[in-house]
Amino acid sequence: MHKFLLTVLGILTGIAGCGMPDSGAKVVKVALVCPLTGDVAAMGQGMKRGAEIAVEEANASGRFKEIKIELAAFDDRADPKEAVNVANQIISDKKIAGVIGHLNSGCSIPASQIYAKRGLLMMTSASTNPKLTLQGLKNVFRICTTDDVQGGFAANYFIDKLKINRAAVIHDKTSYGQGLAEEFKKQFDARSGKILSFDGINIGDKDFRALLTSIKNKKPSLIYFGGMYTEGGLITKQAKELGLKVPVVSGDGVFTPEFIKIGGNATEGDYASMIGIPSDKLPKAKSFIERYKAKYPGVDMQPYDTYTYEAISLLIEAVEKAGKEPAQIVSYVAGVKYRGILGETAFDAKGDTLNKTVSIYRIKNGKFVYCE
Ligand code: ABU
Repeated sequence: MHKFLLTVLGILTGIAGCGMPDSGAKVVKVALVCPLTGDVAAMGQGMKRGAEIAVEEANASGRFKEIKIELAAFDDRADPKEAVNVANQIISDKKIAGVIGHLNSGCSIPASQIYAKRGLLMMTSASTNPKLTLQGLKNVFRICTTDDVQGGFAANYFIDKLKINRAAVIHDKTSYGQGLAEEFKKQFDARSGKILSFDGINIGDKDFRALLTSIKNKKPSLIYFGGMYTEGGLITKQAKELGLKVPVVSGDGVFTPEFIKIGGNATEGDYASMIGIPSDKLPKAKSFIERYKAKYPGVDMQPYDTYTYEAISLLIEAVEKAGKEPAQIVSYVAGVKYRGILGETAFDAKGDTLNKTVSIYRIKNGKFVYCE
């Protein structure tokens, strides 16, 4: 009897070790990596909420008879070194079918080389620095367009639509922030705009008054900022306190209510570009937003929640249609024409989305309002 019980226990333990949950379905994990703690965690937490909805809906859909999709969320703290540590953990877990992430380009670029060692799909829903997909890695995809498109679009908008041609540029020295600022500068220069200054600040800095005082003396018509909402919110607040009452213009890194919370009234009239067209103009995205708000009442949406939902859903479709092996998934995604909540997604040979739409928003009465 004793021996029989031990045998039964041994079988049950063995089954659990093979990833068979109580229901008998085999677990396939989809990984999400982004900052879940630290200065820009608000954006990462939004991505996680988007991912959770995608996984819940897939499991509830009845599409999977023998597998259960599980979300494995990892925190890279927006730190490139931590991103590499986490990527190494991920490639050692053979139940992980693919990775959605990271948020920060400075994390995605080094981590992508780790995922490539296992041929594991990495699809970012938020990292916009072009270098990510210029490394020749076949496992790397991106469903948001890139900063050459975003920076150039903003430069053209201010020159053509607002006839503004004197800009001071600040960036945060990261792959994303500096890269975006350089793309803006390149196009602004090419369109005969005058770049009055180009300065780097440090992530975590809180006092920009000395830099802003020197910028004020140059009499810019706008300040372009390449970086995230944390520093961006303080820059606009301090600029206006110093009497530098020109719009701060930035990219998707500030396209969040957090920017407005940090900058307060000073953000009125500021601008941000964001990837894609407004979600409320896409019927399926609108429906996703309603489901999101029902599940997370009172929670502000962040810029990449819809994109992360889309990326996780696409990865899950790849598991369903092609299998859970890394090579099957990469090959499926490389050739996909995916019709999701953001319209059709397909990728070029580098792994970048063919959808290169960017929009400009202006802050009015404490909210981002679509301009073009
Ligand atoms: N694209 C917005 C911020 C994330 C990044 O690319 O670093």
